[in-house]
Amino acid sequence: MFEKEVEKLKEEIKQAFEKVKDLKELQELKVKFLGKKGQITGLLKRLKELSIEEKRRFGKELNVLKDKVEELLKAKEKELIFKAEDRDEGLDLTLPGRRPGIGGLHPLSQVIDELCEAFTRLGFEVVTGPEIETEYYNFTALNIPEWHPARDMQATFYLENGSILRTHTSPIQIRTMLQRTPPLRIVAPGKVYRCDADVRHSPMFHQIEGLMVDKEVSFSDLKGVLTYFAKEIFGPKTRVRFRPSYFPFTEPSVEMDIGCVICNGKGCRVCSHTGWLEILGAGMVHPEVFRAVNYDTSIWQGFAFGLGIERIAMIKYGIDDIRLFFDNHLYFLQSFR
Ligand code: FA5
Repeated sequence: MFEKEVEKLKEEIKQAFEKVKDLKELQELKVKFLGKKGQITGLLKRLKELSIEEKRRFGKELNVLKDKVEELLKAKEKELIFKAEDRDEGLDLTLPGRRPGIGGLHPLSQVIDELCEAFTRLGFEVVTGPEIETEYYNFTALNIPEWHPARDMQATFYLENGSILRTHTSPIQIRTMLQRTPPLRIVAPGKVYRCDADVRHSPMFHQIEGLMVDKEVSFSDLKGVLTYFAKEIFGPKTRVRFRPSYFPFTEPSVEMDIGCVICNGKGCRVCSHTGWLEILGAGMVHPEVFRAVNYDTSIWQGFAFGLGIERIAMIKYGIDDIRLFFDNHLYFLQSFR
């Protein structure tokens, strides 16, 4: 009778350890066989009911069985932990794969691309120029002689060798006209530098320059091209207005405003309650500039314009601090993906 129970228990232990799937089940087996109320413990307690000879025989057998269960518990535990680690290391082929982080273009690069594409559709070609410039290309050839107060308007970074960091993209007008013969239509995006810093101004920022030279280019062409650009970038309902302004390299000169995209022209904090946002400077190319590049002013006319990329991006995305573009916070950059 006792012998049968021991044999039955041995078989039960064997099957239980074959089936166990995880550490929780293993713990349950430990309680089931070795716990205070466990099956082996129960049989050991009943030894006292047996004869001396049987006590000796089954006592020994039950203790061997107890040791065996303890060994099995240890071995199985190792095996199950190993399997669980395997899964953690990605060897579980049923788990979904880990995707690599996908980058995206910086919001300013996106705006530059968008602007270049809009002007390319009108036949403008994208060109670039150097960020380290000479005073001649940056100022003198653009009708800003050394004594001219306009030099002070663009607080300039000077290098030890007398070169400067360009203060605007306008020197690319000069470089392009010297290299090519008209007619020409170019846009030139790039970094520019001024000693200037607050929530709307950065010492390094981006501009895009535009220049069109041809026979019979008029102020109407300038207005048409810039109105098209504003509607492409800010939406077809965008209103524009042109105000007289001054740049030494254009005559007449204008500034273009768009109807405030935040308040729809009603007046708000962003547009200083005027209903308008200033977005670019422009004008007809000054004859002195054409003379500097040897273009015959009796044949060729042209218009030029220049705008700040950060300003366009800030209006477009409703950003009120220019420094966000350069702080490289991932949460900010990821919102433009
Ligand atoms: C110019 O730089 C002229 N070269 C533009 C031009 C080109 C006029 C061709 C006529 C013909 P201005 O100094 O206003 O103009 O600068 C143009 C734009 O650059 C400004 O409207 C503003 O949006 C941006 N800007 C100027 N300074 C900063 C700065 N420190 N940080 C960020 N944006 C700036």
